Amino acid sequence: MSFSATVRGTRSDAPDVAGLHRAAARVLLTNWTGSSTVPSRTLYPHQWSWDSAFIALGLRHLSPRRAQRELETLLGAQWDDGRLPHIVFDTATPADAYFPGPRFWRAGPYPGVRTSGIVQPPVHALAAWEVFRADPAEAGRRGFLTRAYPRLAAWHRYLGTRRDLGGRGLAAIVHPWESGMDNSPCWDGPLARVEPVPPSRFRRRDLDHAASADRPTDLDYGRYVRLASDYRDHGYDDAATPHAFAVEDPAFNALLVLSELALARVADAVGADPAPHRKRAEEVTAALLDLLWDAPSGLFLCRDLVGGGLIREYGVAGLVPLAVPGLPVAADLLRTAAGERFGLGRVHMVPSYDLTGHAFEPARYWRGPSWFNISRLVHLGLLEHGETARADALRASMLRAAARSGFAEYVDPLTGEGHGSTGFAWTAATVLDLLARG
Ligand code: 2M8
Repeated sequence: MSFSATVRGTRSDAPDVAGLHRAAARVLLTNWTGSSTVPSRTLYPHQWSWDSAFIALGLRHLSPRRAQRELETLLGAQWDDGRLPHIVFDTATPADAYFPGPRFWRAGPYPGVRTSGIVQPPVHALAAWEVFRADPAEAGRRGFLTRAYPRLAAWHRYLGTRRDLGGRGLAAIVHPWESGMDNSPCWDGPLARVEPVPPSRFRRRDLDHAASADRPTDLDYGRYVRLASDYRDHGYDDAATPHAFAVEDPAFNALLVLSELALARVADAVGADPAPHRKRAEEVTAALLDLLWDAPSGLFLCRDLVGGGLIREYGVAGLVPLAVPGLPVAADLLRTAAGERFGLGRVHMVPSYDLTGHAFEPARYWRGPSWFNISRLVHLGLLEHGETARADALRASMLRAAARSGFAEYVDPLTGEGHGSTGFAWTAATVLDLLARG
């Protein structure tokens, strides 16, 4: 399959930088609630966990104080067991504005703070360190790092203990939403054994704001609802829940490595011992290589802990470990990124799934489209491994796509056309971060 004929606008339409900066700042101001930022005013009207980390990385260039506040609001919703919930519900927003809302999850660390009960990838320590570095004096005055450190350490402990469901040093996810790449074809196999809740038993709100051709099907939603309600009905107890879905995901664990490395720096800065965090980063990296690396495909794959074995679907989660410093298989991953599956440099940004794969759909949620946060992680990986020219080209492609799409949630990798919501917060935040780095 050749993309040269199908890709449009990859080289032209260089955006006006000052205008783009102003527009990105406007998105973040519009989506700010007073204590955190909603991903989208329409589709996602609450605080999302990994969104907040990516948002803080951009917000620090506008207001380091607000970026600190963003992370503090999320850390303030931490549970006793250390987990950071994937959604913190905004009490000023009607309970039924998003499904599943607070009445479904029936969860929260204490009265007055309502949350979901699942988690998302651990980007938070990485964000906290970078936010601190944006204005160490202001962070020092507010005791930002001193207060954040024990909470971030407890979060990582939760992942390293209760979530080590495979018992070999990797954190497992127990719901596709925990990967952040909800509808990835990687989940089709594991999800097939989940008995869906019939669509008549719940009311989706996402279809009020997005095209159904872009979103997961009702059948997938029924399975998401089943997994979440089973977990809820077992008190969100990881050991007691009979998980029908349990997967080790390379992006989730690579982000844990990056965050442990950042947490070592945070520990140093607050006078705590950095050594356990460095050691943990090394252990998770070794487990990633040992358990999830697939030499024949040159990619990290997901491991199915219930069905057993690697999942032979080639998703972008497998490229994210490129951002891990000193990764011994970086050269193979770079080859895969530039090869026919991900087409780096020949398509718009980085596709979320194998361009040649049987399940590839260029516009449907996480089944092919390119996302700004993931492309940014691959961009960091390219910089990490000295691939400056490719990194610059990817950066330019991201800026163009953001400008042309009105800061879309995601874009079609073949045409660059925006999909999902516009005015999407992490898209705007990523643009600010890219502009700040030149
Ligand atoms: C999407 O996920 C939510 C569920 O968490 C949804 O589809 O309703 C994903 O893209 C996820 O990665 C993201 O954090 C969330 C909010 O932007 O939306």
